[in-house]
Amino acid sequence: MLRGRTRAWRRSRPARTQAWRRSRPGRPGAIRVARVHSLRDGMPTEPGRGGPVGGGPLGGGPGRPIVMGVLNVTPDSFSDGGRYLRLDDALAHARTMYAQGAAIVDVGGESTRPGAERIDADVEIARVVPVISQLRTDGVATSIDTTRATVARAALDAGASLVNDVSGGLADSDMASVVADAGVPWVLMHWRGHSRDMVRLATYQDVVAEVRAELAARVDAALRAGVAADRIVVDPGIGFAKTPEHNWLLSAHLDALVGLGYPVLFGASRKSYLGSLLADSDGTPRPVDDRDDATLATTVLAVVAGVWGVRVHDVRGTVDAIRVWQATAAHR
Ligand code: PMM
Repeated sequence: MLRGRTRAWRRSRPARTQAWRRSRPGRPGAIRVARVHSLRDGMPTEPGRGGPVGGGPLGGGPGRPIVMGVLNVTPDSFSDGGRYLRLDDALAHARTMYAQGAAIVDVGGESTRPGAERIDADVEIARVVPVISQLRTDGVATSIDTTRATVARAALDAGASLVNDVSGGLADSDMASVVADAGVPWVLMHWRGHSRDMVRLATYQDVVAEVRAELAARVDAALRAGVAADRIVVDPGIGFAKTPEHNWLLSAHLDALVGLGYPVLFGASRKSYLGSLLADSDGTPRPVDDRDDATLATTVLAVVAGVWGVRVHDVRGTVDAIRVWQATAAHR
């Protein structure tokens, strides 16, 4: 699998461009390489930075998965909640992740942890816009992690270059037109309902097939709304309306999602299924802050499976692990 992928990437650019031209817009197929490449081309390049999404040694594309650093400007996110509510703290952490090689910093103003209550859009905007605005001035690429079109619009106006929508466009019917008008990449995550409902929505006969089909439906809806095929990224939504067993099955079968033909973003960082796996003998889950080594293992497995990017808290370790994988792949 990996060998084939590496060979594909080494094919000449004209051959890839031809493959892309042969594709029909909106029809998932075997031209993932070209789609990833064109997504990458559309993202901002910062002067003096190697990566086309603005950061570090990892620029995105096959063999070069991007690292998206998590920055939650919230009091209650499960991992970093409350740490970055002050603007200075948020900026310092974003700059650190960028310096460590994050291609993009994902700024979120509303917690999506299971059971979380919703906040007003005004509050969400007031949390994220100053951070995004200053990071734009600093030359740090950002994405906005939101399910609301008004928040996405405000964040894009402030300088965000990607919309990361954990609802895959389901939560707000205006989101598709905001994204289509802006022409930015849109992460469509698999989602079945807001945080307060997600535990009861975790029922599947075949989680891999159902997540794949539900994501394909979200992609079709995005295309119908005028979003360009080469702006779309899909994400299995690890931990969202999923039991630990569902998360493991999705992690084990990421190739099924890669096979949809769109770049895949994978976000397992510090999530509770890792805490459960690594629980003490008395059943106490491994604490959130002590799950980065396990997260790294998920990252390596995901990049081997062919994902476009990983969304993580520990950027430094992730970049190191990807470099090891790249060096190994280069010697095959
Ligand atoms: N997970 C969280 C928030 N946003 N976005 C995407 N695309 N994928 C995810 O898995 C995802 C997300 C929840 O985790 P956090 O508290 O670390 O932000």
